[in-house]
Amino acid sequence: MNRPLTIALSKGRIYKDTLPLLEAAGIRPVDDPVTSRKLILDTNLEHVKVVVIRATDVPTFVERGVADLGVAGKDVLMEHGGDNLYEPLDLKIARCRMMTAGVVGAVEPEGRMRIATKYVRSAREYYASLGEQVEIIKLYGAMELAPLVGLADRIVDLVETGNTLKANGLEPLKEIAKISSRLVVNKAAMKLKNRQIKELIDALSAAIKE
Ligand code: PRT
Ligand code: MG
Repeated sequence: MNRPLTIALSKGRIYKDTLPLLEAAGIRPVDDPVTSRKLILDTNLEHVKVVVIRATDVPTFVERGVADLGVAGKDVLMEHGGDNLYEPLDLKIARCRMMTAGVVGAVEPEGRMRIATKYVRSAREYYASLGEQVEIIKLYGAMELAPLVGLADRIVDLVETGNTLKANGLEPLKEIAKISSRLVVNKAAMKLKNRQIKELIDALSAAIKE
């Protein structure tokens, strides 16, 4: 028996990079989330659906079982906390690094550094691991601006090519973590739909490119 299976993905690079892996596992969404406004996509398999949501919402959907599986960046999982999810596979897609960055050539300020980031938890844990007392300033975007306007001394952000930092007169400093996207699975679904999910994990696993 094929039980219904729901997979949570986010638009953008995760969707684009997950598609060939799903294809290798025999799953092809019928609609394209870029051109369609649908949030629930049918696939070629009647019992498999894909929901398209914000990247940061994927762990919540999977944890609460409204999606059985999902694909989320390690950055998102680090912020969310992964205790209530299984993380069986590193899909090795959407790779980048979480880094600290600052104005090119800027010296460390005296006293407490101000760190602007949307990765509050990761930044706090990183500086705590160094024994440094810092002030974390939560932003939702355009982190690069913060050191330029004097809002912060450093940022913690994702770096891929480094072009965004460079274009804003910033330089990467320390690597906090290597980031890639992970397959996450709801804990109850792993038991109840074990055969199907295991088959999917095996097929995805065989399709992962180093
Ligand atoms: O839609 P919304 O923007 O809210 O969601 P999102 O930004 O989380 O989605 P998306 O698709 O941009 O990112 C999804 C996931 O891709 C992230 O959670 C990461 O795990 C992963 N990823 C990989 C990246 C990057 N590379 C990346 N370069 N996410 C973001 N960036 C941004 C970065 O924040 C910075 O602004 O790209 C810029 C830096 O790129 P370079 O090449 O200039 O260094
Ligand atoms: Mg984005």
